[in-house]
Amino acid sequence: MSFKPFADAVPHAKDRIPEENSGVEIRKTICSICNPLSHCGIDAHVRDGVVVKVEGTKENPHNAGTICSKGAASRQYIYHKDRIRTPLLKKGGKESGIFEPLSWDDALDLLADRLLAIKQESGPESVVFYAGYPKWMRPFLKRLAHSFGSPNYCSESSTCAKAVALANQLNYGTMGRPDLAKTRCLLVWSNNPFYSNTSNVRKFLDARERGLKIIEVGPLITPVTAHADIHLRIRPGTSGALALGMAHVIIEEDLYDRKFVEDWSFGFEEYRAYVQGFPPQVTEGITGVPASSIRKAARLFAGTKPAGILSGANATVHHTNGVQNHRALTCLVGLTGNFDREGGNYVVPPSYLYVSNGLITRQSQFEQSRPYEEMAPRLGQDRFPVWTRLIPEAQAMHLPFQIESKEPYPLRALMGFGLNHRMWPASDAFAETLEKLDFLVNVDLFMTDTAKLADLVLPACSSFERSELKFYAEQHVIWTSPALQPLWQSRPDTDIIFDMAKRLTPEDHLMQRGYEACVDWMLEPTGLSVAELKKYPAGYTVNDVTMPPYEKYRDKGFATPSGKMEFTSTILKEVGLDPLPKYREPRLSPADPSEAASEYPLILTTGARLPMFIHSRTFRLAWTRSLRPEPMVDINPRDAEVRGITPGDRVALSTRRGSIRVRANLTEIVAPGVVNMYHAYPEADVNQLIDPDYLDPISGYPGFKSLLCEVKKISR
Ligand SMILES: Nc1nc2c(c(=O)[nH]1)N[C@H]1C(S)=C(S)[C@@H](COP(=O)(O)OP(=O)(O)OC[C@H]3O[C@@H](n4cnc5c(=O)[nH]c(N)nc54)[C@H](O)[C@@H]3O)O[C@H]1N2
Ligand SMILES: Nc1nc2c(c(=O)[nH]1)N[C@H]1C(S)=C(S)[C@@H](COP(=O)(O)OP(=O)(O)OC[C@H]3O[C@@H](n4cnc5c(=O)[nH]c(N)nc54)[C@H](O)[C@@H]3O)O[C@H]1N2
Ligand SMILES: [Mo]
Repeated sequence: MSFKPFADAVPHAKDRIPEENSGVEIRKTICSICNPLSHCGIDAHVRDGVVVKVEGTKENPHNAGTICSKGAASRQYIYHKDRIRTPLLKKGGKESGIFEPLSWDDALDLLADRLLAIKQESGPESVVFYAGYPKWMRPFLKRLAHSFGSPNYCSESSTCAKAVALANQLNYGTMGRPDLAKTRCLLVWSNNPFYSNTSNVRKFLDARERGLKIIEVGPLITPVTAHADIHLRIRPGTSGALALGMAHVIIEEDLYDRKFVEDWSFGFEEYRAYVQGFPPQVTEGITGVPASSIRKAARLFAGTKPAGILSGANATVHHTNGVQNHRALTCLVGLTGNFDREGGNYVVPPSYLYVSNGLITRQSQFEQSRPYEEMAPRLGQDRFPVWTRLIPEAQAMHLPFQIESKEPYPLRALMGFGLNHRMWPASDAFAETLEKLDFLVNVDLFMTDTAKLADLVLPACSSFERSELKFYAEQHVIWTSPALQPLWQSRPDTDIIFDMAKRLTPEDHLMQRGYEACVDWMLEPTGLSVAELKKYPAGYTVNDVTMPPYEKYRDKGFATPSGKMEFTSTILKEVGLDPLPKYREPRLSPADPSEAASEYPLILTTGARLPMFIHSRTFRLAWTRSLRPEPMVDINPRDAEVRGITPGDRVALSTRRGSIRVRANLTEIVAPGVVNMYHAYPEADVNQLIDPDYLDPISGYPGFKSLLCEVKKISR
């Protein structure tokens, strides 16, 4: 196995704790601080009920003993002083800031009373059920919402990953991921696994050693750049134009897969005519990428077979033109005949919680306990009809608008699991809007600024303190056992959900049977069960998984209205949007003539991942925070120089909407004219600088990555 040499370099825990009677026991768990594709296996070293050390689990094929800076700080995360210790009820009005502890029974009874009363008065749809970035409780929460009768289950997916899925669905009816082990050329379109998906980097580097060609697209210099044959350094927000420009070259030079296009695509002639408008020189003018590099990249990608596109979860869709940008780039997969082919972009249906490994569970049947047709319209349904048609969730970016307008019906209560108001654009305004709800409850590990807005706060425990089902792409499956008892009075999110199901949805018999029974129900088609998995604390590698065949469309066609790959989208046409993957400038664009003499001449991109931070979660941990103690804006030395800014200066980062104070990080990582700022800092929240309606009209995703700003030195 390719991980071996690296894994062997990490001494096994046993080598370091030689004494039999040290009192230290190694308990297997997982770290769920970061994204669900990474979640490393953890050996928690526990003495007297306390975690004294953590290491990566060597026998977990996903991380093979490795661990990142966030996971290494697990003890600081688990035992942090900000952990919520008991259920807390706000006293003395919304703004009092005073909370009093109450018992779990009292808290859940009170919550159930409030939600049932609101359901009685205003209908179940006026209660919103929301999951933030944490994912493990989602199937159960969504089912609770639907069994309660509310269509308004929504999540952080309203800003993450689903818009990429949506663009793929419009083009292909489904999504294919690069077949990394077999591909010969990888077009990495704005994805930086070195920071965002560390446990995948080994596979990436193995492929590179095998001779994989890499073309990177993205405005920043990243660790991927060092491994790339070509880096196309685009202006933020112009991915669509670049993809159309590459298509121009591929079609003009007859490098496309004629047979696939003739047999399996729809709308090619219109697309071909449209890309005529993007010759390399014109594309250079829009994207800033030299025409010669565009030609070179197009030839390398189309001329190497098989090839795949690896795109990130969000960098291409966090724009007001995001979905069309992403459609344009995924068109290149079909155009070059790489869709669902060996070594191309291979379609493996989702297995469990965002991981695909060939196993099939009943997760989606479980979640959708009642069809949408039997419920009220979803939050955001009229505004984002394409989202509503293709994504089985409400669009949470519409929350502030509907809470304020009460149209088409009032939203009165929100039950959040890891609700973080700083995820939204205009986060300051959203915080105020949340206070207009009759009842806000937030379940979190930490007393966050959002939790402080709530009427009721409930303490959740960490992955070390609970049991959960974890699927890995390596066909490894774990049912974790708690490595320690929930700290203080915290509880697993699922305990809270199942206790609420007893109170809110007694007629949902499956939910009444409890957590493990529900997991077993979802696992049924895999032949696995919780009881069986419990026998393998470090996880179980399923050996006989039959992976789906390539080119499945040959039997079934594509799951699009035309049954083909759609260069022109039937669905977009039906709702009156551009059926072609049309390029439009971001709504805030330096190319806009009215911005020419603007006070905000710099392009702002936000939220490019940093290895030690994950959204709002790890700022409070001493180890991770020490790696970048203060909020910093990345600015090119040339832009700094003309502004009289020197390294480490205090600066104001401003847009038309507002201003935050940060330090200047002078770096060539950003090109001249572009600045980059990480999101979610409590003391320097960049989302306050973004208008609430700065959203992509198709997905509803915020344009987090193409804005306009200015940076000024703060004189003392
Ligand atoms: N350490 C850590 N890991 C994480 C996260 C985290 O916060 N911290 N977050 C997790 C989550 S929720 C997600 S969604 C994933 C995201 O994971 P990735 O998709 O890998 O995200 P990034 O590293 O932000 O972005 C990758 C690339 O986007 C490019 N980029 C920046 N701005 C733009 C732009 O305007 N346009 C284009 N086309 N490219 C741009 C950058 O050059 C960078 O190379 O990471 C997950 N993993
Ligand atoms: N400007 C800008 N904004 C962005 C982005 C960007 O790139 N730029 N990225 C967007 C993207 S892709 C994403 S995914 C979102 C991030 O989405 P957020 O939901 O903001 O992410 P987090 O801060 O990781 O998590 C939210 C809360 O969940 C809590 N939590 C952690 N684990 C658990 C658990 O097991 N149970 C419970 N109940 N709570 C838990 C955490 O303590 C935290 O308070 O941000 C989006 N916002
Ligand atoms: Mo995300």
